[in-house]
Amino acid sequence: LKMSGAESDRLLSLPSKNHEKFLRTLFDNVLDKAIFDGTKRENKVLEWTDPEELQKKLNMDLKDDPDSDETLLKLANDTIKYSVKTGHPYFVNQLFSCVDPYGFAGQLITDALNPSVYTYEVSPVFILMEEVVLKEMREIVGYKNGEGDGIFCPGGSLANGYSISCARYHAFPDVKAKGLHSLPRLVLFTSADAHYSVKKLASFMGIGTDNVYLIRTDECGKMDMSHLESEILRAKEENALPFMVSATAGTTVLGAFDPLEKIADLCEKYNLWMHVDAAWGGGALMSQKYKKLLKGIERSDSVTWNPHKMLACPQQCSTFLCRHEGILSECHSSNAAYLFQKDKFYDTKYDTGDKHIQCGRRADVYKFWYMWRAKGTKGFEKHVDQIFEKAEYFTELIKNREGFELIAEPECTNICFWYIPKKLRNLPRDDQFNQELHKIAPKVKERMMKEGSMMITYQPLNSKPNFFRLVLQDSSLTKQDMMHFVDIIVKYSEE
Ligand code: ABU
Repeated sequence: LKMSGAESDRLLSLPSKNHEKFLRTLFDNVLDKAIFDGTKRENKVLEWTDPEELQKKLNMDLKDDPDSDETLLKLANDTIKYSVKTGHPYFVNQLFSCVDPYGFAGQLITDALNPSVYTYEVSPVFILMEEVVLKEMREIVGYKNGEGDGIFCPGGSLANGYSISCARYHAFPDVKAKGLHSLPRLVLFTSADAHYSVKKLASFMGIGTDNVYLIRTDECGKMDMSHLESEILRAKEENALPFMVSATAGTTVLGAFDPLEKIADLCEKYNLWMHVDAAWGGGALMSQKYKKLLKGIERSDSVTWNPHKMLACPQQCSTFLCRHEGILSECHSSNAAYLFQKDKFYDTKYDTGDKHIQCGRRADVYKFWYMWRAKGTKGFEKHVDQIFEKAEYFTELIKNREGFELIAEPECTNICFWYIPKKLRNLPRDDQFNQELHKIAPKVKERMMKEGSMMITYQPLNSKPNFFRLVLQDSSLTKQDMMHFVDIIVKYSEE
């Protein structure tokens, strides 16, 4: 078997001179194509391709024989070409976007080092850094002296799951050993507009979706307090055991902030764990001006806060913060002797991995810490203030433009609205009107994606027909960009 130097090096994992040439070429391409070209306004957000066609174009089949470096570089370029450029300013589709250069650099560094953050011996820097960053975040939340517990975990859904686990353990420490058989029927409360993960994780943990009592929301998407109290009383009358309320600070669709002070009062009155899913809205805590939206969060037992959302840290960067020191370890530790040996030569309190339900874990802290050092806390504050100001600007823009209607007055930087095309404007607001309006957003979205001009999401909510949700978390967006979004939506809706 004859192989070139580069091909025989392929069999080794240790980087060689041939790898160096390959990697340097690749890095340049990635920088040019994904980071710089991928974020230029004049370039497309995506290159839409039907799935069957994309399968053919990318040829994803795995092979017995190795590909050449040339082919691998082409595969990398094609991957970039056919992927959505989520850092493009016109990607306003999800609760994440942007390519922060320092966040990206941080991500590169951790990927190069390939750590797993469970023990000090394997991840000394990241283990210590996690505690520094989590303490600072707890201080910002308002927990006394930043005391308590916390973790970086893969996504807000799992962070919400950790809240259920800790709340249940707090009420019934025996659950760890004895399991669900030792418990009464537990009930938790969250709003009808809360993230679906609360129900999903309640099911995963054996609580059951029927035992997640959904609380009505008002027209802005905030939890209805009188309904919450009556549902707590209903659960008690049923001889079930209410144990937690999962409030939301920045709902996924409307961006509503639940009334946290009032929820804290009810949680104290009925002895319930108070969790705040601030995965999205938590970023507002960085701003002296907007942190009032989360007033009362300092009284919570736990918080989900995803820096990859409003703070524009690269995916994925999610945290679970808790006021109860040591509870994560008490609740989840399993003391695997092969990893968490107690007779190590250093202080094993730094082997924090056992408080997670994961074993292997990425160092998501680093990109956030690196960004934080690059911007300072003041930089994050400026970023948050700017995106809120831009959301206010966009809201005013559509209020003054014919055909646009807000779904609710936005509290956060996600703005939900309809565009009513001219042909529908004079029709009575009946079922027929709703059916016609329901078709507009998907039609506009299809055209946007096929032309690669922009990405904005849409959804129905309760009985409301499909509406657009514009999400702003890119502080480099300009007023011209806002006008451009409005113009595209009008153009595609009318044509
Ligand atoms: N974890 C919720 C994110 C979904 C969204 O971007 O809308």
